[in-house]
Amino acid sequence: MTELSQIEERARTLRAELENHNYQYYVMDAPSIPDAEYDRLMRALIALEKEYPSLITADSPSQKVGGAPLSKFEQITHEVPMLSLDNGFNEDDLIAFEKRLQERLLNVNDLRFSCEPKLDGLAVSIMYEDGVLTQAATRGDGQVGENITQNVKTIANVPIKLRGENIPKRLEVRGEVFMPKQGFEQLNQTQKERGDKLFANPRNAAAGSLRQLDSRITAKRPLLFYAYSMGVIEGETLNALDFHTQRLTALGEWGVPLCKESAVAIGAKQCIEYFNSIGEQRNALSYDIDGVVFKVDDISMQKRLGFVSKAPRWAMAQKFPAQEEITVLQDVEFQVGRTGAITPVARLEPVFVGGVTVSNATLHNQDEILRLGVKINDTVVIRRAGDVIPQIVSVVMDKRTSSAVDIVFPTHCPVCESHVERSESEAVARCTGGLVCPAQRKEAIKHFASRKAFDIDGLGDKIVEQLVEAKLIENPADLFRLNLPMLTSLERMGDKSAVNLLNALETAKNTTLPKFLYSLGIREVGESTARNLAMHFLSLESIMQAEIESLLEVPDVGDIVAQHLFHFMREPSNIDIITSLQDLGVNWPTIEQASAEQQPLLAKTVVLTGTLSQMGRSEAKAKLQDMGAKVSGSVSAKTDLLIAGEKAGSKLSKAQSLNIDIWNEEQMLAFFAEYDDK
Ligand code: D41
Repeated sequence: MTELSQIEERARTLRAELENHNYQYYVMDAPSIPDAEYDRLMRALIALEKEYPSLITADSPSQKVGGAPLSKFEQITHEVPMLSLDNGFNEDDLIAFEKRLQERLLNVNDLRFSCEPKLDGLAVSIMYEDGVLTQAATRGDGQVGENITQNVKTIANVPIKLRGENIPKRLEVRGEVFMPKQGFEQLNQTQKERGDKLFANPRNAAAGSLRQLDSRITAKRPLLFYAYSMGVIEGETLNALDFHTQRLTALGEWGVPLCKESAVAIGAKQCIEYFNSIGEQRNALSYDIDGVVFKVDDISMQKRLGFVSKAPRWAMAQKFPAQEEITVLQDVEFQVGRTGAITPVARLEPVFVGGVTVSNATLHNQDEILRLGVKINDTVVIRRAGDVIPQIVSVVMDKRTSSAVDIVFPTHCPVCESHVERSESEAVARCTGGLVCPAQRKEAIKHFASRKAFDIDGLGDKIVEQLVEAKLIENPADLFRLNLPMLTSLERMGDKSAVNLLNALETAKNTTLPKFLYSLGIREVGESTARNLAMHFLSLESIMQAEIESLLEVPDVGDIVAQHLFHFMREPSNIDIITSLQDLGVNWPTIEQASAEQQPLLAKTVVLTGTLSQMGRSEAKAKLQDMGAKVSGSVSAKTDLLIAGEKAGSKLSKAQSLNIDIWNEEQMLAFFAEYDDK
């Protein structure tokens, strides 16, 4: 072999390896080598091509890193126009769509649809000739687009060369270029660190990245591509591909990436089910979608249906309600939470977004206000995704007017005027007023009364606010000092509700140690930490006296929790409240008592035999286990109790001979009933 042919051979091997890794990674979702190794192979290939430019081929994976910048994009006329999609917004639109199809197709039943998430990106066309990527274009106006070949070649999952059998001589792959959510976040992070402009959303970031004259910039952007159809097809291979979904599958086999969430549905009803199911997954998906596309799967039917103006009759996009809208930030208010945390809340001009009218959004903290650079009277993009609290995404700077006013973070609590403090380690600013601050007081009492704490029926947020404002209560202990005249003095509080509330307060006095601890609202002490503390120390007194070191022995208690607890328990006003609560009758069983009541069969071995007539055997077994019993299959000297149903046989006689306690089914049920009452 000559030296050059050896080098050629080496370049071929490198290309084949790189192609294969790309395919494994992006199409099969199964990375075959570490990223660093991939980069090493790529660098080796680039070095080789640089030294021997005659070796460079149109299908070399080295083109994934981009090339010399262009002065402008050339125009490209699509050989087959790229159509657009009709939109629908609700179930009725979808049912009407199916009806129109049935009328035109003369009442075919069980219409088969390809259902595809509608990616929120940019439609592009990618031409492959003899399996090699030769040209890529934007959709443009559907007739004429821009030549973005260099840029598309850099998209990580776009194959520069197709693989597999029966590849058409010319094949135009159409699909959507998009930026996954995570890549978008990272890109914006980098942009921010460099002081560059932030992108408003993944779609804008994808558009901006694809429209770079310098493809080396595009190469650095986390773009991906999923195919959604074919345009030009020349060659024999498509005879067997009678369905759109078969064509997609063929594309997949040739190494073209596809959206994995696509599916087939029969009839509008299943389409609606698909739409709802994708809607539920929407937030969890790694990419943004703005709806679902339904397409008649049978290509011969597609041909019969044709298109009107620029959209096919055989496809429809059903849109989700928009998750982002533009509105005006009218004002910012500062709310004080239970632990004094001060949260800026945006008051917005009401706007319909994500299916509801939104007039407030959280601004989180001071850092967030700085990050957004937002001012009062600014036009802002707000986003409401799923059930999350609406967020301000960005400011529309073009719309800023001279009326824009800086947001001033308060130095004093807006409720009690105590100093606001911000520690170095936290983004949160806090009111230092503690329980002197009426806002913190209200929140502390609301928390105390809440379901997972004292669970006081009839003591809603509104009543707590009224009680605090009327100065009838200052702290949780005061709740148990309330009487009938005090309660009925409140607006809209009748005798009956007042009596009910007093009864509920009386009932609530019987609690458990974990709930009591949780209800105190100690910072970072949630339900599960409270339970761990109770199980570890067994009594309130031990927790109150515990030093940091012993607190740290409790599962899940770290430095911060231990510090908060320690300081809480040494604050005289807190000790006062705890003592008052106990003096006023708040009580809980000791932990040993509690486990005896909850697990009356703890560590007992129980055997079930014979036929039970009123309860299934597995149900009985589960109940016994709930009560702490070990349920065994055979009687021995270690058995504590035999439960004998009808027709009990040898186990019963053995238990009798061993002098073991024996219950019949009625006795068991009576015992269960007593336990259920607890
Ligand atoms: O995911 C998409 N955004 C998507 C767009 C998709 N899954 N399928 C699509 N199918 C078509 C037809 C039916 C015309 C082949 C599309 C689009 N069109 C489309 N994207 C932008 C304009 C039209």
